[in-house]
Amino acid sequence: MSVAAGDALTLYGYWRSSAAYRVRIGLRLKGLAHTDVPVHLVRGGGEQRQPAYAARNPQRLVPTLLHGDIALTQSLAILEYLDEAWPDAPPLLPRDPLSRQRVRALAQLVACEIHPLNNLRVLQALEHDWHIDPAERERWVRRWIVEGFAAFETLLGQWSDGAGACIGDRPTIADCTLVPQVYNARRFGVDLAPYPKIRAVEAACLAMPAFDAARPELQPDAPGA
Ligand SMILES: N[C@@H](CCC(=O)N[C@@H](CS)C(=O)NCC(=O)O)C(=O)O
Repeated sequence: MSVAAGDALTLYGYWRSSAAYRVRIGLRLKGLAHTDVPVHLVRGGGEQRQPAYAARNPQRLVPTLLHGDIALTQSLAILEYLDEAWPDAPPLLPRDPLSRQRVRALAQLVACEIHPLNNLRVLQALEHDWHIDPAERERWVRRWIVEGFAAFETLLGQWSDGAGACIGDRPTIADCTLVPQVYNARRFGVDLAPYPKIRAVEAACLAMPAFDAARPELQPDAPGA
């Protein structure tokens, strides 16, 4: 298998998947054309669990980005790949080591500490194996978002210069990760009033065409799209 920068990009995702949403934003920030292939996470027990998809992504999670015939998994690793494979397109990471560390720390705060606890398979296990009712499952989701957002807000207070993005004035992998998590927080009824810095970053990002076009409700597989 080999790949060249000019090979086609195909994103396997789901309109409401926050991990796929991260990559949709990153592709647009880099100005990279791609084709979307919806993977329905619920219908028929979940298309992500079918053998054809699992052959590309053994974790049975979206997103998977095909670059030519190479399957790329894990949204943050995909975003860094895009940055490294297309160094001349707008960067998703700042240049200096300290800013890069902070961008990665914020992205991982969401992707490693909040999101995995609230993923579909976790909520399905709470429902089917532990018999937790819907209201309690939603309380579980909010609990981890609130704890993570409190830390994120504090870190923005220490690290952000308020120039629009999480770190600096250009969106990075941290913003690609935060904005989808805020969407998810709203979906589960989290009160965002205690996080003015997070809301300001979200508003600045959503005003940019790359973020706007990546919104879940605008994706071809969104209900009513
Ligand atoms: N760490 C992974 C997380 C991927 C992930 O959990 N994707 C979710 C949607 S946001 C999924 O495919 N869930 C399907 C399931 O739980 O069965 C990444 O960043 O790509």
